[in-house]
Formats: sequence, structure tokens, C-alpha cells
Amino acid sequence: MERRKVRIIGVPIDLGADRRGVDMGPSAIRYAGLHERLKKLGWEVEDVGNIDVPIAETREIKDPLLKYLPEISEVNQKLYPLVAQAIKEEVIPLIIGGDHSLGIGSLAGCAASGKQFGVIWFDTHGDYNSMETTSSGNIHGMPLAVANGIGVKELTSIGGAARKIKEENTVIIGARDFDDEERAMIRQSGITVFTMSDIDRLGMEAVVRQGLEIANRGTHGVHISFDLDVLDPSEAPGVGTPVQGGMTYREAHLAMEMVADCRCLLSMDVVEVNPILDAQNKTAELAVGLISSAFGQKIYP
Ligand code: Z70
Ligand code: MN
Ligand code: MN
Ligand code: MN
Repeated sequence: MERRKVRIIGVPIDLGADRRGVDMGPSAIRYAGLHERLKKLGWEVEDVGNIDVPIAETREIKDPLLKYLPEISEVNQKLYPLVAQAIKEEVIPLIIGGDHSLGIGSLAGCAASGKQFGVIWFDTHGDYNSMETTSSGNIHGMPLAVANGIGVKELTSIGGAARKIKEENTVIIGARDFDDEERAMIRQSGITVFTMSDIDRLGMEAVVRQGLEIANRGTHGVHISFDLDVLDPSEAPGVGTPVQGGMTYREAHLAMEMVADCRCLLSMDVVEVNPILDAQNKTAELAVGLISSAFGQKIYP
């Protein structure tokens, strides 16, 4: 049965990334008309506001290989029970960021809900670093590894010691920028990766169909983690780390329309919107459009 209630959780965090500005992502996404669009689609919309996130200037970086570790740990400790509670109530949590370090809490929350779930991670990046492999020390490059039990216990123990994801139900789509050791770590894992090159060769429809099949196999549903930098910078200029060769507007919408059609969405993150780099709020508007597609908007219903 389809759930018709969505709960928006804002996480204005920019401590996981070097480039400041993604802390304004939740405002930019709400301002772009998120509530109205979801209501128009028939969803009951509840907004719990933003989680309190420390301001970078009030804190010091203690470990350059794990920048703002205590703060990021604290934020995700607050996030995960909200995500778990929503899923338990059969409400879809929609976590709007903020940088991708919030993925640590959302995946911990999915796991704490007690449901079996698959993950589709739409991203240019693998987000599979640890302090041993990172060259930036930025924790937004680590959440998928953390969810798979790799990393310091301040992060991996959030929501319990167990691994949060099942490798055989985890898929990355749209990747085109791995660090060398990160690539090796993902290869060793059982995570399925569809790169941009796979999308070129197979087509988006086949990639997402296979991705959904993998994520749904033996699970109750799917968590979608959507990093806006997976789109081409010509579509999504307002992201922290633009990388050429990304998804087109239509490819990204097709993916989200297929998510809606599978009726399998348990929870969703939308991250890395940086309105500072984006005078017309284009990227937040794109984010709202993609969320609408994932929640059932059709061109010709
Ligand atoms: C790099 C790192 C990253 C997002 C950049 C980049 C990670 N692999 N993630 N932008 N969203 O620093 O670990
Ligand atoms: Mn990411
Ligand atoms: Mn990314
Ligand atoms: Mn390295």
C-alpha cells in the first residue's frame, strides 16, 4: 500500500565539506516551493523544521583527516531517530541538506526502523572514503563507507554497532569521480556501481531498472540518497563539487519517475544544494522538480 504522508527534516550542515554554502540548502529547497509541489501531488506534508547544526566559525577542526568529527557525529545522532520514527509510522522521511555527511544519520535511521531496505546512491562520488583513504578529510566523502561499518566508531556506532546497509542491496548510480583507494574499497565491497559510462552504454532506463531490482531484492523498500552533483554542472551549477559529464535533466527525472513507479520509496535524502553558487536558485528548483518526480509527478498523468 502506498504511503501518502511525507515528513520533511532539514539538516543545514556544511561541516562535512570544504565549500561553505550548503548549509543554506534546506532554505533554498523550501523556498523553491517544496511544500506546494508535494501537496499538489496529494501528499500530506509535515515539516519538522531543521536540526540544530553548529556553525563552523564557532568550532575548531581537531583532526584534519576527520574534519568536525564531534559536530558531525552529534548532528547524525539527532537525525537518525527522526528518520527511524518516521519510517516506523509509515511516513516517508525526506531529509533535505546540507552536505552528504547527513547520509550517516539517515542510513542509521533506516536501519533503526527495523525494516530491510536497499539503497540507491545517486552521486558523482563514491562517498566511500575513511580517514585512511581520504585526501580531503571531508566527512561528506565517507557516509556510504560509514554505513557499511568502515570508519571511526564515533560515526559507525551511531544508531548501533551493526552495519547499516547490505552490500548486495546497495547501488551507486552516476559515479564519475573516485579517489584511487576509494575505488579499490568499493570494488572489494559487494556494492553495485553504475558509472556515467554505464549510463551512456546501457541507457538510464536499464540502469535504474537493474538498480531498483537489486535494491528491492528481499527488502521492504528503498532509501534514495540523491546528491545533486550527479547532474551535469550545466543543469546543477549550485553544488559544492561540480564535475563535468553528469546526468542530463531528463535522465535524472526518468530515474525519479521510475522510483515513483516502483512504489518502493521508504525514505529519501536530497543533498549538496549550494545556493551561494547559484544566483537564480536553479539547483534548488531542480531539486524540488526531482523530488516531485520521485513522489509521483507525471508529465501526462
Ligand atoms: C572526495 C573526497 C565529495 C561530494 C565531494 C570528494 C567527495 N572523494 N562528495 N562532493 N558530494 O573528498 O572524499
Ligand atoms: Mn555525495
Ligand atoms: Mn557528490
Ligand atoms: Mn589517499
